[in-house]
Amino acid sequence: MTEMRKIVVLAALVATLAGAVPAARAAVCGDLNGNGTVDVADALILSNIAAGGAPPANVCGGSGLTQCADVFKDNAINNADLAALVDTIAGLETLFDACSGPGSPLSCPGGSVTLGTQTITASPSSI
Ligand SMILES: [Ca+2]
Repeated sequence: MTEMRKIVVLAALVATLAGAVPAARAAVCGDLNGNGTVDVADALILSNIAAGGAPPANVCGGSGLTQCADVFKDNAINNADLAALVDTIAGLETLFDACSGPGSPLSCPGGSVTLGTQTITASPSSI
């Protein structure tokens, strides 16, 4: 490859990469790298943050960590968000939709409930 051809290829590569840098935009829940999709790359970033790492400078498309990383919607960024994000990316069923939160508590007016091998007989008012 001639020197001139190398320069042209390098210039084209730089122009392509410059165009690929995402501009700050409204954050999509779970889209930590701000590229418009929610995928394993976002989960890797959230995994690092949940482990105590610093968020990347342009996290959530430049709008800030709290704008897209609270996938569990409990006003904290931690492993619950990571679990919700990974389950969603994997297409697993979850108790509630990621980014929508668990909603209001359900009432359980007494009686008993069997979960696996555990039977719960106390009413919510006696707990
Ligand atoms: Ca993304």
